[in-house]
Amino acid sequence: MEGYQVIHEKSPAFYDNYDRKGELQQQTHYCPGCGHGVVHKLIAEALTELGVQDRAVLVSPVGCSVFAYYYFDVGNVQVAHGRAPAAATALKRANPGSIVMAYQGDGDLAAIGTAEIIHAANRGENICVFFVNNSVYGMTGGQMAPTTLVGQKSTTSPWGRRSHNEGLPLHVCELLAALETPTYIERVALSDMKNIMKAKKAVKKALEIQKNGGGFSLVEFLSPCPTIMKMDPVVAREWVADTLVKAFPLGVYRDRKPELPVDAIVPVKTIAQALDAEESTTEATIIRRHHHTRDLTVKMAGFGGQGVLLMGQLLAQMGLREDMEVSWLPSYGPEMRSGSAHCHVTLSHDRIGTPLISQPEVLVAMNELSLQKFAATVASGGLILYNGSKLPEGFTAPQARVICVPASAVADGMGSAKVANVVMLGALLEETECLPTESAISVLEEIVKNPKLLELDRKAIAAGRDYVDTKIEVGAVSQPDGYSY
Ligand SMILES: Cc1ncc(C[n+]2csc(CCOP(=O)(O)OP(=O)(O)O)c2C)c(N)n1
Ligand code: SF4
Repeated sequence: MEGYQVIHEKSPAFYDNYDRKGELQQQTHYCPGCGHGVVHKLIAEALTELGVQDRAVLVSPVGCSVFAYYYFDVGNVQVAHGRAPAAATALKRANPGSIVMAYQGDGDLAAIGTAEIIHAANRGENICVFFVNNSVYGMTGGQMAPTTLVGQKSTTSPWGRRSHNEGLPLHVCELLAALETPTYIERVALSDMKNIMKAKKAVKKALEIQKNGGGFSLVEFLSPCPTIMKMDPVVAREWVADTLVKAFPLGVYRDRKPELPVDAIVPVKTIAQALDAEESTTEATIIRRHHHTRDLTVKMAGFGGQGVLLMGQLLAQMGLREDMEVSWLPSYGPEMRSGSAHCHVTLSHDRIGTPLISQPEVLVAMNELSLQKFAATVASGGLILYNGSKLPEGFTAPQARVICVPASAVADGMGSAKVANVVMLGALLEETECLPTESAISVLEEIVKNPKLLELDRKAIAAGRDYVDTKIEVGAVSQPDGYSY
């Protein structure tokens, strides 16, 4: 604006608009005066100043900051309660060049997540942990946290915390500083501008340490929660300064120079190197990799006992044979037999971001329940293979082609109901042409040791392929081209 100089701008590390309802897109979901907003700002500014936004990953917790991914324009992963340090470990190890931050409240880090934080710190993971200690469980309405002060009332300590009954408050910085491995641990307070500036320096330092491969850092923020404390925001800040700081002394609890950068101590090996296997980077392999193979996402579902998970494993193994990237993600209830079971399989020529498939290109439904449950999730233009001779009455899936393959009946006819899954696999391979038949046979040859069973499986694959080739029946009404629309 003419005549004015803008000196406060939203950090580029935040999205321009937040993924919230229209009128709320410029504001966060935090209560007025909440410390989370301040910590977000400090992290965003530090990411920009260090030029690491493009490779930063934020691991959001369960707690009031569960929606941190609404705001930060970085890689975002939201994890189960207390598990941020474990997820951050995996992210960092898989992508050593990334800058990984675990963001946690005191309930999240110091109660349900006690084990994760201690072990991540003890391993000296090259990650940053930002720990917001507001002395209560904010999100769930103010239960006692491990950091609740002696005498402080909460919904679960209505008479005030008693040391003889609930123990004394847990001092996380002091606890972790007793370990040898961590590099940097500091406690700061969001009580006033001077302390907020100190907090900013601490955030930047922690990120800088990680950037230089320096190891584990944790910054604890003593933070106001005006809503749960039933205080005016200004009073809540004063309470942090006058009361919380007295119980949790501020300061640097660990600041050491690691002898060597973490990345230099642990050489990063490829899986092939670690297994002493040949690297598959020769020209020949690269050419082979793309021969007759196709990227595909598949969901396979049915009853436990129908071999749904095995069918997925076979498909993934076949992809491996062709040097594709593959993933197999199983899911089943506590009761394996007769319960529902499904798995996700991805075949890809590129690295796979997540094994979870929300919109599969292909659904293999081995029973009616799975068909009804998952058909709507199939991507537009996708394919549904249904284990049956006709579709249930009234069933529609307008966005997908639906093919009925009576795999169980075909398998019965071959003398073994058990191979229905392999019949269906044959049908899948024929219809999608995602992998060459030879790889299917060679995987079966390796896995199935019994010659009779192997022969049966070979026949089952062939029967499935043959069925799709010659006898497709689609839906309740057969179409000349075998498809329903
Ligand atoms: C496994 C599991 N247990 C319990 C809960 C309920 N829960 C949600 S948030 C929360 C506490 C969060 O408190 P804190 O980490 O201090 O974060 P704050 O909300 O204060 O920022 C709990 C117990 C849950 N979501 N998942
Ligand atoms: S309840 Fe407390 S911690 Fe949660 S958003 Fe509100 S002020 Fe922040």
